[in-house]
Amino acid sequence: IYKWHYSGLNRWHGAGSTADFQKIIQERCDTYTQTIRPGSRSRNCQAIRQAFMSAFISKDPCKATKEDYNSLINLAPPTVPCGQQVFWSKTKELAHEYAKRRRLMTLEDTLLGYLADGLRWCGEPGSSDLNIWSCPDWRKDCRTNYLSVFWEVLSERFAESACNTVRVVLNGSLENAFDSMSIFGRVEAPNLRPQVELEAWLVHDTGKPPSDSCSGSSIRKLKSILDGRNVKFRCMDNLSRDQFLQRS
Ligand code: N1C
Repeated sequence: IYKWHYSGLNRWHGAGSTADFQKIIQERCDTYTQTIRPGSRSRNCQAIRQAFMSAFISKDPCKATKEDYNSLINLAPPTVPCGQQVFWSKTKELAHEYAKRRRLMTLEDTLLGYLADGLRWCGEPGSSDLNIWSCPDWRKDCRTNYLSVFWEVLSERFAESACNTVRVVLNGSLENAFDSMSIFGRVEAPNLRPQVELEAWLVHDTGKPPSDSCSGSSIRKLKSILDGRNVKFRCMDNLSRDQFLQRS
């Protein structure tokens, strides 16, 4: 029992791979390329599914590298038209609603972000299957797991491609609306190119007072990261969810 627990498929502390992962990837890819963005360059969904699987299948689930995802990302780089990007942190649902209303794009509106959204995956050395029992947890097992590295490298490429004015939706009901350990804080903000302008929107829960503002220490920290890269910054605060969706 001891040995099985620590060497078997159940040894990681995170939930296992999503059931039917391959099938979901293939179906989402077909839907995206045929229905959601039929105008986008025709993409080969079978090749994309295969590149996704090859990135992590049969590999140590704690030894993911950015390079493992190179062929996958090269098949479908997460780039969007200039000035249409929306970043978010702790505001996923709101940011998606905002992007939809304004015809802007979050990472989940690009093919790879759309394919992977909400899914989990990891493999196992010596096996050609996904581990459906458990996958490494970021805190308890390892940071270099395939799920975390995927979002990091995809987010990095998404941020690097930003141009003109882009926006980030932050949660003004948190004490620190900007979290320097989040993917937005660690990966996206530090990879914006010089001359890009970032507009931050601090949005709080309707009916409650905000907990952070543009003059608070977390936003000053964001400003200093951007100053160091010559990224222009504007900040809007004290907006409730409804005000934000209506007037912004
Ligand atoms: O860590 P976060 O948010 O700051 O990451 C959000 C940021 C967005 O701007 C996206 O472009 O990074 C990108 N991104 C995703 O698009 C995404 N979809 C799903 C980052 N993470 C994403 N996920 C998963 O949610 C992933 O597992 C990651 O760890 C969380 C991000 O949660 P967060 O802290 O709210």
